Amino acid sequence: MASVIIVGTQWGDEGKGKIVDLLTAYADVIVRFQGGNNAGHTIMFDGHKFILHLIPSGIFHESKKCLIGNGVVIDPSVLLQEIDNLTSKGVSVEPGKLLISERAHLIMPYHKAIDLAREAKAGKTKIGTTGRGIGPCYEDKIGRRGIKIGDILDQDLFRAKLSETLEEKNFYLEKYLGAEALSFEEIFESYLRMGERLAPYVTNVAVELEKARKQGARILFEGAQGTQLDIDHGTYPFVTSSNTVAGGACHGAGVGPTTIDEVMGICKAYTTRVGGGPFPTELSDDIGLHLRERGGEYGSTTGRPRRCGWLDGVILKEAVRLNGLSSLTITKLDVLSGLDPLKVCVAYEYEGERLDNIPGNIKVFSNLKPIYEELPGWQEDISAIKRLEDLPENCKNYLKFIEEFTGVPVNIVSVGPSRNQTIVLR
Ligand code: 2SA
Ligand code: GDP
Ligand code: MG
Repeated sequence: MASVIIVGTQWGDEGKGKIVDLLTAYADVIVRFQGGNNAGHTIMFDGHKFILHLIPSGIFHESKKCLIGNGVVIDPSVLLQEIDNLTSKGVSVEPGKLLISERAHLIMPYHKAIDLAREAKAGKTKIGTTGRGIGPCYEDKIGRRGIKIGDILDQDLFRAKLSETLEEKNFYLEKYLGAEALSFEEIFESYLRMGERLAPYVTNVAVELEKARKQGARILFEGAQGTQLDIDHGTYPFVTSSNTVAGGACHGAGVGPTTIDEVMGICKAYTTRVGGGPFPTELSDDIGLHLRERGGEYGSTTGRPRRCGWLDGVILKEAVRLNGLSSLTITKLDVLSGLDPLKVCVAYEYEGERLDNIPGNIKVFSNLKPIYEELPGWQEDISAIKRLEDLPENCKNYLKFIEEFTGVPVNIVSVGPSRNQTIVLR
């Protein structure tokens, strides 16, 4: 393993956190490159459970560097809480172990207020965001009025930028969204204080990555959310506001594409989605309930129940193409025990026509019918199995089906949330 990008192949929550934590044993540097504290990455080992929102999932391993790249949007209060919480549990999060890009944009209180007020105003047509201010923060970044973490370390620069922006934000909040205006002094003082605490962590992450690479470091790029939530390639507008596909790792961390050796796609053995938007294989019956309850499918950040459905092969093929996947990791295979038969969507039907790719038109995508292939299921509990050959025959056939359908080899199979509930194939 040299430089490996890890991405979600579906609508997020595929178990990326678990796999990144596991692979950190073979890495030196772990980098987050997009998203913010909308992400919830769960890590379980030795009876402990941690949910990380901003800090890379490699943090539990001693002597590994964790980097937050320029493409991440940071809510400094959440980051400080995460640092304090981990530190209080004996996990080292010292400057030097955690490094933050000076160019990462900050989520400001008005971003959160706008996100929440817009969703409330939208009613039925809402996106179902996590309410963390992610979209409004990326809007300001692209609109060239964002505030970067490096800016709050310079009092005069920060004062000028905040006063210029806040006037416009307060007008929009009060006059258009009917929300409360925010106080300049409160934001200014609290962000300056948080900046002082975060200053020792702030650096040029792209330069650090180059240094590490020249010294032969193995680098893991940890994606957040999933391919179908990508701002360009996902089910727009029901997406997040960053590029979740593998290409996002390059601009979100500051490395060139030729430095990447491998792209791993994490795929849940079925499909989930949280928030609004089309979901062709969604199940609103007992099988959907089985998946939610057995899989513990509740948002790791918001606690919202996740929508559940059969595995969608069309989406997987799309993920192979958009990310250039070199391997697939199948997670939560244990959750399928007891379901028979299993279904996998292999194409869609729209007005009598077969579609093998996702249509760009959201109205079409919302109104098509999945075409399923049925596969025999298995009854056995597989959560303690350690070797591929010990899996039930039908379980092995399910994995083989995924490999043949996508044309990508399965490298790891996860059969439970803990580190040791993992079968490594290659
Ligand atoms: P946002 O807040 O602007 O990024 O929301 C836009 C859409 O992106 C979805 N989204 C997610 N989907 C799955 N998991 C995410 N992280 C949390 C988790 C979600 C939670 O790990 O469970 O706790 O609810 C995540 N983050 C963003 C979101 O649902 C919208 O559809
Ligand atoms: P991420 O956002 O991709 O890191 O995924 P989340 O942490 O939001 O959601 C995945 C959930 O599934 C978490 O609760 C994990 O602890 C859990 N999980 C991960 N892998 C497995 C697995 O193989 N089996 C089961 N049963 N749970 C798993
Ligand atoms: Mg998650």
